[in-house]
Amino acid sequence: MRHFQSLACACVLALAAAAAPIASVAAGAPVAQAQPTVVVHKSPNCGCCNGWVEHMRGNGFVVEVRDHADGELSAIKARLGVPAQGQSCHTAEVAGYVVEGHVPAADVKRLLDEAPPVRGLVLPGMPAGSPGMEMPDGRVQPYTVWQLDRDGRVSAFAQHGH
Ligand SMILES: [Cu+2]
Repeated sequence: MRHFQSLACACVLALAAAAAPIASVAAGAPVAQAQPTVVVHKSPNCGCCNGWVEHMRGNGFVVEVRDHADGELSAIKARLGVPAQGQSCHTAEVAGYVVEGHVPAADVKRLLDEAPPVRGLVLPGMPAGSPGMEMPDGRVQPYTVWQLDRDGRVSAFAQHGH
């Protein structure tokens, strides 16, 4: 049995407060601020994947990292329905959604808040300046995070660096 530390940090609480407040249900008000665990599938040699893991942890997510051989990674992407042209270096699972690539934590939080009936989010490739792909000069190559519908269609979810 593994246990994960879940330390609520001030930044998470602040962000949660800034987002549309979820009606405090009944008495007891349990762990409303807690983010679900993000399971990240990656190659053991992937440096930028670790950068994204740190980005997610820095934004209050509990992250569980699972290293796989390349062939296994492809199988995981296929199982989760990530289209070939949408693939990136790592694949994450959170609250039943797939999150492919260097998707900003803010987009993942919005996904979890809005909880649309979709498969998840994909950020194809590895755009310069996306989380985990920071450039020394701070440059951000404009990129779009796509929402992946259950039927495999994509539509723009968020734009960055524009
Ligand atoms: Cu990467």
